[in-house]
Amino acid sequence: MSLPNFIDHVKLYLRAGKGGAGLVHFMRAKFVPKGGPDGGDGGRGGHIILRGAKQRNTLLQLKYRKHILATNGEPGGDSCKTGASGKDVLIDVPLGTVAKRVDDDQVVVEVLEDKKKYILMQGGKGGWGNAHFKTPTHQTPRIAYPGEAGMEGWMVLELKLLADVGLVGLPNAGKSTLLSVVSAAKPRIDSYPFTTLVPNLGVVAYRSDHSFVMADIPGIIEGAAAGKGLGTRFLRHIERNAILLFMVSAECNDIPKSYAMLMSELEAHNPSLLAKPRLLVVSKIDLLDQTTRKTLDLPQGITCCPISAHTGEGIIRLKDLIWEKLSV
Ligand SMILES: Nc1nc2c(ncn2[C@@H]2O[C@H](COP(=O)(O)OP(=O)(O)OP(=O)(O)O)[C@@H](O)[C@H]2O)c(=O)[nH]1
Ligand SMILES: [Mg+2]
Repeated sequence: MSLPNFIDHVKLYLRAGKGGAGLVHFMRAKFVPKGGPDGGDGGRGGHIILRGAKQRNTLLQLKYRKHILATNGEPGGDSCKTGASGKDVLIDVPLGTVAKRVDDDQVVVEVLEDKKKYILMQGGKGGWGNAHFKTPTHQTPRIAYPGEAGMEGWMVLELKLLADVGLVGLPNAGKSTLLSVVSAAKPRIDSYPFTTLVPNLGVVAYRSDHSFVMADIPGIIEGAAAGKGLGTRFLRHIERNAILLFMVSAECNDIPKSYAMLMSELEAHNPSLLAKPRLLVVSKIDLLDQTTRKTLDLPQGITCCPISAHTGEGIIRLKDLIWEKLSV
């Protein structure tokens, strides 16, 4: 299966720069026989910085960069000159990127704002030059400190897309079709299962001056949490969604059963997903005649919204229901 350029997990070895060493030096100038210490401090090592970039939606550019190293700070100079700092490495990543240390699985940084810089690995401080050590009783210090080491280690960067609404359904339920009619997104749509292999995001305009972001993720089948189909790895992209939109096709013989299956796969993946507000969308309602529609067996305890992405039926009500839940 050739996956498009969507990469949501990369492992990298990162090393910030070492601080430059401080200098031991004494002023030498004509007519100043005993110039004092003037060794400057070393420069700071380069940081490794993540920067939020809202136009990006993949970590692809990092897939083949296994090691990222920032440069070291320069040593201090004479005349108390501080060495140049190492060059920072700036890595532009999509909003929703989480950096975790591999050692202990600790989240170090979570990139949420566009253009904001987050220091991931701090460069080492430059060492003091001997000018720093001069005291009234010690006029000729011959010591300077070496620069400190920069932070280094293995990190995993994971992308969790930021969307307000996440679509969860069996393959072929019509998730991508819904996204394509409510937003400008152009996801692939087809009559075979697993048309969608990577998440798609779309901005849904609501009542002229509002909008929300909808994420269409690959279909979930029974056993997905145990690895069937495309598994549940894409469910990580709905972990941050405010609302989950479950989708079951009206053609399905047992809607409550399909809904229960989706719920149990989500629960097996991450039980906290069930705490999110949710709606059940019954798609492709155009395929049913009026009598069958009236006798449709729907699950209890969840707001159900029949829609047809083909005729547009129910779409406005669905947007209203979503907005109502988002505005709570
Ligand atoms: N009649 C009818 N067909 C629909 C409707 N919505 C989607 N379909 C059809 O259902 C099929 C599957 O649609 P997709 O949008 O690709 O389904 P999906 O849920 O994204 O599927 P995966 O990406 O495989 O998980 C396509 O042939 C669509 O044309 C609808 O409202 N009415
Ligand atoms: Mg799809």
